[in-house]
Amino acid sequence: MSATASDSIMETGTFVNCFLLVISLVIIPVNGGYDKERDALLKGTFPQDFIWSSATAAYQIEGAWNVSDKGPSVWDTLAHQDNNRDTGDVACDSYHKYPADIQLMKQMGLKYYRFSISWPRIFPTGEQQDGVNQDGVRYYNALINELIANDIQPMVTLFHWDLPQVLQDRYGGFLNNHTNTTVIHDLFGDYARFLYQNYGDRVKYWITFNEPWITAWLGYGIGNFAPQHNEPAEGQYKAAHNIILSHAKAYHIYDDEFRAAQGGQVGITLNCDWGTPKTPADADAALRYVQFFLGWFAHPIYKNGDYPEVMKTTMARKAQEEGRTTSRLPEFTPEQKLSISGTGDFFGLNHYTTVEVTDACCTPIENPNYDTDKDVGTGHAPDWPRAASSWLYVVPWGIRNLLGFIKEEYGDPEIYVTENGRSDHDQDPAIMMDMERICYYMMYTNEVMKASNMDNVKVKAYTAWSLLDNFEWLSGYSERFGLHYVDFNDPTRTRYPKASSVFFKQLVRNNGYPEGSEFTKYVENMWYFCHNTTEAEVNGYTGGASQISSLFSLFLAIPMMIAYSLIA
Ligand code: GBH
Repeated sequence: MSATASDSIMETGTFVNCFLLVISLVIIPVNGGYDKERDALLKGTFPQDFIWSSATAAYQIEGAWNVSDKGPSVWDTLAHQDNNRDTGDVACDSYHKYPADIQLMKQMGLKYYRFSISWPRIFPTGEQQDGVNQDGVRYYNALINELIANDIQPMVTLFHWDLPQVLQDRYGGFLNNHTNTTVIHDLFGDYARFLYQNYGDRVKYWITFNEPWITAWLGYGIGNFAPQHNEPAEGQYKAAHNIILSHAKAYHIYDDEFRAAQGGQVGITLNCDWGTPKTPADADAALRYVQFFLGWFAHPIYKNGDYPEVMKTTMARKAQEEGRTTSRLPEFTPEQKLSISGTGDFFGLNHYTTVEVTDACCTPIENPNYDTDKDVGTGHAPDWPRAASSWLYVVPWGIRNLLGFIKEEYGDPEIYVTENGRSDHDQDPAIMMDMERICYYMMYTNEVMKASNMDNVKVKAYTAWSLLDNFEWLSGYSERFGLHYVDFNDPTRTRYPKASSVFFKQLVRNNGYPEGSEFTKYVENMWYFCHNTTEAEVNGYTGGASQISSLFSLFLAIPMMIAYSLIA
């Protein structure tokens, strides 16, 4: 599936097409979506102690899927279902190549790294009493020590989707009965305690779960992600309930047993697409969309221990319509509410894209599921550019709106953006001059800076997804999110910096877009090009200086053409 340089032969026709494409990008104004006020470049810097980071996840990069006593995870099972799938068996081989990864971070001047620990690499069955994989424990010790030796602080995710398969088989994983004898909370708690005990002297940032929305809905609702449990009426609500309680358990274990000695922070990372109303009449629907998405987890954890009001009332009405005696949305007991509320020292946010929301209120339901429960329709504005992933539309201002929503809704928490990034296709020749990723990071980080400096949102961290091209779940190696290219046909998995890694390095060094710096001048020249428009269109100028951005685009186009002609 991956591109190799050796067989990259471009035919004349393709070359001509590329030529025309590049020329058309330069001279044809693509859209009128640019808003002069909303989309203007903000100059300035982030707060002094701002955290710049990049992220990966265990199953997506480590490989070494069965070394030593590592147990299988639900993703090993899914990937091995048939022979035609890409797997994480080797991935980026970071289990062996982590020192190389750390050198890439050092090259970029990054002082933080977000990675995840594989639960079945620590406890092969998921349960400590069944045995500990000492090689696994040693691996993360070595990784953490090497990071610290290079002046890079670890931010560790406990769970990035790779549940031990045995826990799925024994207990139903996160579907484990949440009304009686729930063991999954305690097992997650034991796992968390073991990690705090072994690594907490050096790890000061802990993220319990990465994107529980994905595990709940894709894993246990529609069931396209592991463990592929298909129960879209209720599976996601049960799983989410258990994940929230497991998170609270892990938080309190840190609070009670480790915080005084270790002095770190514990939070959770939630994902949310911003929902923007298609028309003013869709405003409530857009809010409902965000409450069902982010609020589902954030409201209990960061607000009052319970689900959002609109979710509870909507689901109660659905129960009536469906002739059920109880809501498909479970209830927390009063004690549980108390123990859930306030269990985040920071608010971890993964954000990539925005959807346009329409009200689809109250349509009758035969097969109820989480998607129809929201009573909304979703779509995308015609002028939103797209990335390689089918779901990823580039809408930079969405992140500023979402950050503002979090500030208002959850009592102005400290927010760590723990993922944001853009995918390219795996294609031949490889995309090393990844201008569109540079534009994405430029536009999105500038919107984050607006949230911080203009809207007073307490954004403390920004994390690029991802340090490396890696195993993109169901898309395998066909979508590349990396700041560094990985050749998956090369047994040594050599890493190559893409242009975006150089851009990101400059961004980190400048801590934003300071007035007068060379970097900011470069960004100013790129700004309209990145927004698919021209200065003339935006400001109504003709001639002279207005042509700078188009000219600049030409300067980009020329080296690209030379590169193409060399290959051809
Ligand atoms: C993050 O999820 C993940 O944390 C990370 O591991 C991942 O590599 C990265 O983003 C890029 O995807 O169309 O049904 O297949 C972001 C949330 C999860 C949104 C998967 C899109 C596809 C659903 N994404 N989802 S589906």
